[in-house]
Order: sequence, then C-alpha cells, then structure tokens
Amino acid sequence: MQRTLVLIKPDGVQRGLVGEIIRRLERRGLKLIAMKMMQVPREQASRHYAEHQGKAFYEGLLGFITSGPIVAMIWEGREAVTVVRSLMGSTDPLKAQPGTIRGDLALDLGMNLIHGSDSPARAESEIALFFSAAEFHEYERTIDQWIRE
Ligand code: D4T
Repeated sequence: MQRTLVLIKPDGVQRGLVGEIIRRLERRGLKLIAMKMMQVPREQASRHYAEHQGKAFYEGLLGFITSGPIVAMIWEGREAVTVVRSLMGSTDPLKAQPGTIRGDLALDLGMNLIHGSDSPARAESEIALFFSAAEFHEYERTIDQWIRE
C-alpha cells in the first residue's frame, strides 16, 4: 500500500475548500493516515521546495505557502501518489481537466489549492519532512473490503 503527502495550501483554507478537497480524496477510497493544521515555517518550506530554488517564482512560492495556515495530510491506497495527482489535475489550473480539484476549483498557477507528492520516493521524504511516526494512525477500515479486491 502506498502513502503520499497532501497539502491543502493557504488559498484552500482561506476559501473554505478544506472539506471539499478531503471529500474528493475520501470518496475515491483513499485512507486518511494523518492530518494536522499548521503554518509552515520558512525553513521547512524552503526544504520542501528546494528543487525550485533560483527560479523566478521561488520567492513568491515561499511567501505564499508560508502566508497562512495549511492542512497537511498523509493518504494511503493503491498507487496513492498517482491517484492523488490525477485527482488534483495539472499544476496550472487553466490546463487542468474539469472534474479535477484544480480544474473545478482554481484559476491561477500561483493559487492552485493543493500539493501532492510526485513520486513514491518524494512521498517518503515529504512525509518525513511534515510528520513524525507518532502522528501516523494505524487502523482497520471495515469498508476496505468493498474498496480493495
Ligand atoms: P506542488 O509541488 O505545489 O504540488 O505543485 P506541482 O507539483 O503540481 O508543481 P511544481 O512542483 O512544478 O510547482 C510547485 C508550485 O509552484 C507554483 N508555480 C509553479 C508557480 O507559481 N509558477 C510556475 O511557473 C510553476 C512551474 C505552483 C506550484
């Protein structure tokens, strides 16, 4: 079973879309393993977005992600990384397909509501950056017998 990190960015919290976004992930059958509301310290944000350091949008991106509370979560399921990325839609909401979170709910690249890890390896390091093992919840869901073959 794969795990992935999901962040509802400050625009999602401000716009009251936390419930809407969680609803979409839950309804797909993904399982919530950990969740917390937090304001990301700049040092943590710069580690999370290290790959973008030096790019024109980097400072704006850091300013945005640290500007207000976010909701950080770990979701689990078969191919969770790919499944979450497909539910999110393209990075640029203008290119995101209708039916996706960004395609239905966002318009601007800099305000694209949600982050999801882009590979299993990244998921592992991003989960470690945002959560300690003590924050994980291991539990059985009876409904899983109707989700997993
Ligand atoms: P995140 O990492 O936030 O889930 O977004 P993606 O994985 O879909 O996309 P990304 O890493 O390429 O971009 C990170 C973040 O930067 C913003 N961004 C991106 C921006 O403001 N201007 C840009 O030109 C790009 C490429 C949007 C998402």
